[in-house]
Amino acid sequence: MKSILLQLAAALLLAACTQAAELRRPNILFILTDDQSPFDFKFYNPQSTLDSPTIDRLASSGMIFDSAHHMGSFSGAVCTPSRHMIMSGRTVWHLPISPGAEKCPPHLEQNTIAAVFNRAGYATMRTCKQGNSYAAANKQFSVVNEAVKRGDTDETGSAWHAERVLDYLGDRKAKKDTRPFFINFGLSHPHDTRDGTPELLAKYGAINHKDQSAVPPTNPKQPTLPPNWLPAHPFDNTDMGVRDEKSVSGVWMHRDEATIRNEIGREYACSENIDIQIGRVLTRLEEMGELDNTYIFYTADHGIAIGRHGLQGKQNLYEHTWRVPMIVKGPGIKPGRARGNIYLGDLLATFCDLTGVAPPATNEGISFKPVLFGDKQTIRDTLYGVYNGGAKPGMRSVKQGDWKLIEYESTSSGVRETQLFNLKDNPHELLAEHHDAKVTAVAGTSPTKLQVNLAKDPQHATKLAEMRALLLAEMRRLNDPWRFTDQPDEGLESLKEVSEGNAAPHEISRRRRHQP
Ligand SMILES: [Ca+2]
Repeated sequence: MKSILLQLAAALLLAACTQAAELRRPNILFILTDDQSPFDFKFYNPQSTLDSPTIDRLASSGMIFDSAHHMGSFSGAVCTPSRHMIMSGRTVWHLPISPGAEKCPPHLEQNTIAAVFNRAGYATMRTCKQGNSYAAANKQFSVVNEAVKRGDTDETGSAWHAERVLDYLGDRKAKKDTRPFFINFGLSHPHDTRDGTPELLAKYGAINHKDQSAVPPTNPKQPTLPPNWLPAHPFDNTDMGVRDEKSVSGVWMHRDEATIRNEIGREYACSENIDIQIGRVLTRLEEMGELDNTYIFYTADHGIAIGRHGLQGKQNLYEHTWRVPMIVKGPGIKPGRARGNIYLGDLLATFCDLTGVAPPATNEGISFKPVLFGDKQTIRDTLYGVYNGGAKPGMRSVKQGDWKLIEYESTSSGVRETQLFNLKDNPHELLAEHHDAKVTAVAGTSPTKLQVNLAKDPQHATKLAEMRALLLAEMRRLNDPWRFTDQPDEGLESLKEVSEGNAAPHEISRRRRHQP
């Protein structure tokens, strides 16, 4: 009898310990916005007039990343590969939709965020925009609410996504669900159409401009032009005809001061609304006693140009677009700034590391937990970026330390351009065109002599050669299926296919897979 009682006591103790351990497992709130430049925020750009008190508080009480990037895209729909990389932790040429798709194992969705966290005993929930994403991975969340919400009311805008999270948290409380949660709180904004609410538009002096034949009114409350604004991009960047460069409602092909200031005002109105919605969710988590046990990640799928360098869209590799905002706050993370490099594709590994969940074998990301906990300055010396949704081979970038190289080539039009920047001296990647008196007069800027493209400067020839070698090494390492014509021809099939015509990436992918 005594031994039965002892066994019962031991079993009860074990159950209590298991439950306590379960309670201690941290939650994750992963906030993902759509098309948001890091330079919109004051903590990246002190000149910004965006009022985002909740996100600013997350930034000041968490870790801010100064060099968080997405790896790029082989399609004009940059969101889609970016979201595949986020969900799977895989590199850009190793995705199920990549031109290198044969390098991706089958059923990858079974090794994406929600599937991994479901298996680890987490409750998983997602709200986000619908489309241009990774549908098979998104379906893995136990609770899914998807809709494109880019309107100017609570029902049609960002409040809808917050309501889905609040409903879910209410339901969790009602059901006394004590499992740790992984919530993917996605927003459809500030992606165009940037229809802000009337109050927030008024605050930023903007209107929901709909008349392509007219210029919107200027207003002193509008944000000023960004320091790297140009009236046009100086050369064909290999995809000037993409939808974002000509068809975005409110901008179209206009790059004049009034249009761009109005559109950035609209972007700020949408971003402040996102800030308000995040505030509502954080307040509820605090009321529920969950906030202190939750890691909060704030980021975007990629940045956006809106007038910078004369561009409007996300189909380029300048910092405003290649970079993303990234803040992480949570237990054990001291407030600070991480200057080192990370990719969005490192998120899955980091989520796993923070929660003690084993990352899937298919993951290629690196956990940046050591940076979050102050044990390391950086996890990556070098970053590689691609955009080739237009002509091929398209654009490539490589970044190491203060130096950044961007290469452009179209084998169909003959475009071949190179840019070399020292980001410490020239953080906004200013070009000779930014020194034009007509530009500086409108933008109110006074660039220094060093703030130009250094690629043709003989003083930097060694650095240029070094960065080009680094780019080639990264292209090889990551299985980039293209090469520039002045790089070694390594017998890649895609090069031959390109010379046959400018095939769309999905066609190349299909043709390659069907070859014996
Ligand atoms: Ca996007």
